[in-house]
Amino acid sequence: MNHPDLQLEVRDEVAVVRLTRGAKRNALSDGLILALRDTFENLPATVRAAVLDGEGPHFCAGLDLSELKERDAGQGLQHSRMWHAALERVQYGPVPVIAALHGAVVGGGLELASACHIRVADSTTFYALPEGSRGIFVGGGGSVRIPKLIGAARMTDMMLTGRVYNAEDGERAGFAQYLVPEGTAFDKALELARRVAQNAPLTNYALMHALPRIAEQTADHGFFTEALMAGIAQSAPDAKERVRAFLDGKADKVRKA
Ligand code: 1HE
Repeated sequence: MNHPDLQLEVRDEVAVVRLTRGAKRNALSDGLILALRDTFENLPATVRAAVLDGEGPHFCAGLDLSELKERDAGQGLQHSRMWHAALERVQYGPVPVIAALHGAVVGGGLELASACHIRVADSTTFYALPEGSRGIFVGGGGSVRIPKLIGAARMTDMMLTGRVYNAEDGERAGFAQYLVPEGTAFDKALELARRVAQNAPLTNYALMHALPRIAEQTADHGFFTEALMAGIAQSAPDAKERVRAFLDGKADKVRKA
């Protein structure tokens, strides 16, 4: 991957992936979407967690509207599928991804954020789906992922009325798991990524790959998949060492929040 609008920096076990197209509010051109796909597909094997950040005052303004051209139905379908493939690499890539949100998280920017595993938003963050007023529809997986965060009713309202959620209301609605003071989203995301990187790799794998699939299954199938995943995770030497460390008084206790 080598794209002028995307930067990859490896800080020990954490990959920091940054959209660097601040002058255009990190609008996602086709080239940038493909670079995101390639970056998450080819993260160094030493990386255990990633942070996704955007340069400048806004996380991401969504689809690069200057590239929105006349497409026939087939071309439109392929364009959407290209986004799906790229954001699938974010969600189902090798490591958990923590998005550091600030300013505009709109349209395709919200679709990108919703493909991440944890969202940390600072107080300047706002969420919108302007597709509704631009005469288009979501195409980057938003109709699948966003209702899982906030429910289909809220998403319908956002697209029908152009409603914008501010950072506080957005956190309450379920867009972000963390709300932090202005300018601190990246630091908090990095802190969380370092913590996530300490987990047993199979636990992280189970959370990224098994949990969302179990959530889609019937209860009966879900219980069975859970049992398979639990058996595999428990059998890893890493799990045995961690349990032994706790029993020997060498691991942290859970502390009251
Ligand atoms: C852009 C884009 C863009 C900014 N594509 N160039 N997304 C939207 O409908 C959101 C459109 N953007 C905005 O509403 C605003 O730009 C923001 C609220 C994000 C930021 O406002 P502001 O005042 O800080 O910046 P600005 O002056 O509007 O923009 C700065 C520059 O970025 C300007 O270019 P310049 O050459 O005049 O300096 C803007 O044209 C450019 N810019 N956003 C292209 N989105 C898979 S389907 C997904 C479908 C969608 O995502 S639709 C929603 C698209």
